[in-house]
Amino acid sequence: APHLQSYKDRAEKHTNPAARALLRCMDAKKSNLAVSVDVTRTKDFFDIIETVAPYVCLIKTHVDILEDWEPSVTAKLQELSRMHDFLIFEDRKFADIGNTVALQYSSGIHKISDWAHIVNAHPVPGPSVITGLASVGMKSKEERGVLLLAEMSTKGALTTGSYTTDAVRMARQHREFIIGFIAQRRMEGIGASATDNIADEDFLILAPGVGLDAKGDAMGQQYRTPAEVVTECGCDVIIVGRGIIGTGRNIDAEEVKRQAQRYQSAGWEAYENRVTK
Ligand code: 5FU
Repeated sequence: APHLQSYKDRAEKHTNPAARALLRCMDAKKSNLAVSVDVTRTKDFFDIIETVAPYVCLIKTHVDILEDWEPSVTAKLQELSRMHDFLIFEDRKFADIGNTVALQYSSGIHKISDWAHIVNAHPVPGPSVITGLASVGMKSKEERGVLLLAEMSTKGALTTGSYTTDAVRMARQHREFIIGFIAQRRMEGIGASATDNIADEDFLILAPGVGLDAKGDAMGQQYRTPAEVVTECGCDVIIVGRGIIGTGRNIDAEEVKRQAQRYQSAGWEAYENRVTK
């Protein structure tokens, strides 16, 4: 099973270039930490990224919340990604018909497919959401991959039972482009039939809702620790926002750095406790 193998071994075997690049980066930097940079001002956005860059494998963005966004922002983000060796994940959560998501992915002011290695999509429209995104991403010369939202971290989320199982089945039909899931636990083999070749299935699991101090927030978010998420539930990447960046206002760079180091160590230790030595 992939979760018992090292990120390094999985990097060598993976067939999607974005997944390979992420696994390679995780191994090289000894980091399974993704920082979610949910701030509204570009200056804070880059201050945080430059502070946490050495400790992360991935920067997760919501570019649509930046009030002073301009095209140079994503150009600079790409430059930092190359300089500090991290990938970029735009948490756009596409959820429309194929034709519309293809346009949302490639066009508009943000032109997400130009700069985001990874994006995600809700499986709710059915396989057409994948076809739409693949019509853009699979044509790109760059490394591109998509995560399906198989589960959410919030209280009362509807992403349970057969919805989750069907999300995994959808992903299995598009393994060249769907590199894994936003989820709270491992998903390999779920809903597989005897004819599915699941032996070489390697879905990356990126888990939001991670915090070492708080249990949740006032709006339904629920937090678990890196040990619960990575060691017990077999997820690959921990996604941390406010646990590292605080409220996103009055950024204290020293504190952000301290927290990033703390989560990097906790995430890596949780991974080492999981893989076969
Ligand atoms: F799909 C999901 C989910 O199920 N839970 C999430 O929290 C995405 N997220 C995102 O992760 C959310 O949009 C935030 O950007 C981030 C979590 O931020 P936090 O500050 O660590 O709670």
